[in-house]
Amino acid sequence: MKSVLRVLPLSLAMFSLTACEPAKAPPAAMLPVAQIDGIDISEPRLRLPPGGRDVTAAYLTLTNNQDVPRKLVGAESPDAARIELHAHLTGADGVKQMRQVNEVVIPAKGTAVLAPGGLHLMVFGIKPDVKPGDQIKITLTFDNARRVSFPTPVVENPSQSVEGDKAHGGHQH
Ligand SMILES: [Cu+2]
Repeated sequence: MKSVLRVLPLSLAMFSLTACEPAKAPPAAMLPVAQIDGIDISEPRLRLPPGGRDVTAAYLTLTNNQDVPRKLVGAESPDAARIELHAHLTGADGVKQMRQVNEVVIPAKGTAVLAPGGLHLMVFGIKPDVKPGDQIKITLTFDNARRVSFPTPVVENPSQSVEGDKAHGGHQH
């Protein structure tokens, strides 16, 4: 009797998994959330600001399907005061520091990956009380003056810090 009780819920769980997720579907994370002029935007996420702060970083992947390079030149959100494009660059002293940059190049037939420790969107003055699962609207502007908007989910912040906390020298507020 005991073994029957243990086996039954497991097989039910396996059945519902199979029914809901066809094997041929690509992983949801890789699907573009938005597209404009041959540029795919995928995996947008915004790190939950560490306790009490209103500054955090957002990340995403830009894939350029065109034969010409494209540049990301700006970002904004109705849910934040300001968004800057940031990079971690190695200074003359050999120390990596966070710096604001004017543009992020997406190579022809290539990608620009905005990820922890590298390129990122620095979000200032984010609205209070955001929590994981919330969606923040972000609008990107490219060098051809085209703009695209998409929802960016708020995710847990494993580091409990903000990009640049370990390299304050380059942070210009
Ligand atoms: Cu930054």
